Amino acid sequence: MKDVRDLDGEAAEIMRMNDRGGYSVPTAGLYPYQWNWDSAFAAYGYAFLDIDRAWEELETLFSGQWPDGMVPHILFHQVDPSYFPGPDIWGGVGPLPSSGISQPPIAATMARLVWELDIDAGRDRVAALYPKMVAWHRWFMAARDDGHGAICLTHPWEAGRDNAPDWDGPMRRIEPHGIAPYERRDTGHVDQDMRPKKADYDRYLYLVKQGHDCGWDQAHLLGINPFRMADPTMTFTLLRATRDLIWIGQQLGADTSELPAMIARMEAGTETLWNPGLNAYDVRDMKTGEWANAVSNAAFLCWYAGVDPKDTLVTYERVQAKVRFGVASHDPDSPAFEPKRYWRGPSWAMMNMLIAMGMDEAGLEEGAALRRQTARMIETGGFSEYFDPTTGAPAGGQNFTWTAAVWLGWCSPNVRRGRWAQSR
Ligand code: 9WN
Repeated sequence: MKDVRDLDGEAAEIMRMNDRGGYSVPTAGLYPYQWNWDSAFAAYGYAFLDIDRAWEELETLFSGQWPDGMVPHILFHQVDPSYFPGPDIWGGVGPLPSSGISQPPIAATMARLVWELDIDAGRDRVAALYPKMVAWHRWFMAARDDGHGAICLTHPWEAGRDNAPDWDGPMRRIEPHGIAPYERRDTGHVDQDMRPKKADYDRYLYLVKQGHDCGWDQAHLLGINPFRMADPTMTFTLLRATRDLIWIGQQLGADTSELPAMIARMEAGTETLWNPGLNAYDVRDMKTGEWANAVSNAAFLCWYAGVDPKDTLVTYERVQAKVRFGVASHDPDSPAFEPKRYWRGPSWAMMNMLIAMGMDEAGLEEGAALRRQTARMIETGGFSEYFDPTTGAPAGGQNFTWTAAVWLGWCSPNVRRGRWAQSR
């Protein structure tokens, strides 16, 4: 095991190594562009090294915002052949070359945490970002409301949980016709057993092509997109971020009047995501009404969202008892559980941080326990993209920005602790 001070230094070094000037990449090689929710975590990590750099990260992210308010999941600041699919396949229609979908909206939550670290340094920066964040949330409510107030995704990449078993049913039903031959680059960087399969990629590309071919016309896509999943990740992150946006707006004396209605709408939507048979919040297929029947780590974001957890704690204790380094991204009791394959079992440090934030706020001692477990996981497996929950072994890309950020801002025993605890 490494000395704690080494880990602080290593984490800071990774944040510097992955800095491309105004934005960070998740890791060199595998992901050479700016990703949306990675950047929000990165901003939080940079805040412990250089507060100005933290704000810059968020400002660069919002420089790619589309006229309709959408903030893309990837910004292609410069072309890099080591990643596929690139800007030409996506055909984003914003001010910068970009993808055409979004990602879990955690930016307002991270902006609040960054601001709370230095109120004076952040006031003008957050004031400039505020209307942009409101516009993004407004876009989600207009383009991703499932009709009941839950937030849906239109592509597995949108939830950031790419190959989760939650999507298996609808993905199987897609017939991926008309996609041009392609060469994956991810399996050149990472063991293919840790990545999605070819059948997944064919369908990812089919869905991208649908968007590309209509210029990402949301009304048109609503009619033709076979993949619309009402999802705890999207609903809980947007709900939480909207609460943080109200807090930010109130401190600034800004107009927050449209935000409470968004919260009320999503709180109602949350009720429609509770699957009593599973004893957890679950994904619901908007087209068929079917449950995914999959316990994912996103289900445990209910405390983070500030909604009624119902029996979630019972389910949490069950899945945590099965692994040494949770929170597994998929139920270890499920036949679909694969401890090394991406979102089908591995644990993700940044998901743990969000889950524990909510638990801390709800007064659950499980939050502190999860922080200790995540720290041990990073001590065991280093700053990898994700971890085998049964052994803590590293998996996926290495020298990962969000894992370093989570160490600096949450796991390290030397961190200036307790912003979310102090503020409530
Ligand atoms: C596609 C960058 C991103 C994360 C996602 C994670 C993975 C991309 C990929 O990497 O997705 O967006 O090519 O596999 O699933 O959550 O934001 O770290």
